[in-house]
Amino acid sequence: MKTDLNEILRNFAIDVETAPYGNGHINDTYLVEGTPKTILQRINTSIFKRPDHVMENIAAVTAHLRKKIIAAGGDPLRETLTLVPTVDGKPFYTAPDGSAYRMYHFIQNAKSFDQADTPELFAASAHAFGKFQRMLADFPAHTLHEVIPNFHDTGDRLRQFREALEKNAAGRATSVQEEIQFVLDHADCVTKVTDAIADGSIPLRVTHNDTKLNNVMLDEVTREGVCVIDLDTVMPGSLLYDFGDALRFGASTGAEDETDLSKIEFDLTYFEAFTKAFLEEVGDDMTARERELLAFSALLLTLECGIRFLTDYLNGDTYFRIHREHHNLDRCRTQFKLVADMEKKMAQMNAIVAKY
Ligand code: ADP
Ligand code: GN1
Ligand code: MG
Repeated sequence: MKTDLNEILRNFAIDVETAPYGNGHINDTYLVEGTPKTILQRINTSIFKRPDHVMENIAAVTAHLRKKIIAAGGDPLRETLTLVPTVDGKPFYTAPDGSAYRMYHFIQNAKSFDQADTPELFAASAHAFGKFQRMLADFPAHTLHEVIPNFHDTGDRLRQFREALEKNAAGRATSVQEEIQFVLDHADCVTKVTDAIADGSIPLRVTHNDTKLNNVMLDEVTREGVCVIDLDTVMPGSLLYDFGDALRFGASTGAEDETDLSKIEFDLTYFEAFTKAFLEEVGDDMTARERELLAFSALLLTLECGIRFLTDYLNGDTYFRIHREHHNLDRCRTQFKLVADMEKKMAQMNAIVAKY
């Protein structure tokens, strides 16, 4: 059944044109050219089984940010996401077919980037993500729902991969032997961060958990950070998840789905720019173990994402949105190419961390 977006919009008292928007892999995003301009999103409820929990987290986190931004003399309509309630005053609308829709104020005069054209732009995203984490340092983490359990538990991602390999639901396992072997060869490092959380040497904080460059809005003119967006996965986690995931995406010399792997390298200039900026925001508050694992976290989160893409490829593309037949395999390959490159550069990466 095709969803009637106009019917959805009436539940937010809006009656204008909409168009698909953005490049996310999970939700459906639409631009709504009303007054004010807004963003409408259909939450992917096959991934987020409890949209009510997602929205409770987002409402609480954005309320907290709003207070801090106002206290600092900032503009909350620009510097944090602001939910537009439904006509019934609810934070989201549940359509008759069970799908969930939410609406946000449009962040004006800002844009998100799929690739950083300069290290300075990437550093601006590091300041934004670091500041986001600082502003949430006093948020009561225990009140947040764990919307996707074990989201960055790389050991559990490996377990899910082995399960998918065993099932071989799409019959693709024999065609990806090289990638499967890559995962198996890296199996021994996957619990490093979760082990450190378990032994108390790494604290749980309120983290974003999806710190791709295109999840931060930067000012169109100054190119400084304006607002961190895509708050679905804000949950208790490690600072290393936010650091590592940002580098996975932003320090690559090519796109996440580039098919010409000769174009994919891990760029140390971008690594340095991000590390410096991120540590300026949160460095004072880090534990010794967090510092020790900082460079490694870039490798780990990239490996984890590659494992997730490969798992989804084996499962027959049921999780990430794809736009072509072997899209998830292409994505997996760039991640593994980056991991292999980071292995070669790890000594230099650790030296950069030590510098700051
Ligand atoms: P997904 O979960 O699918 O990644 P996002 O929440 O990241 O969805 O939104 C997709 C894109 O839409 C973003 O990269 C950004 O460009 C744009 N976007 C999202 N929310 C807003 C907003 N409030 N104002 C302006 N642009 C937005
Ligand atoms: C998904 O929603 P989006 O496109 O920002 C995914 C992330 C992955 C990313 C890979 C909820 O992020 O975890 O790192 O794709 N989000 C979820 O590009 O699984
Ligand atoms: Mg996104």
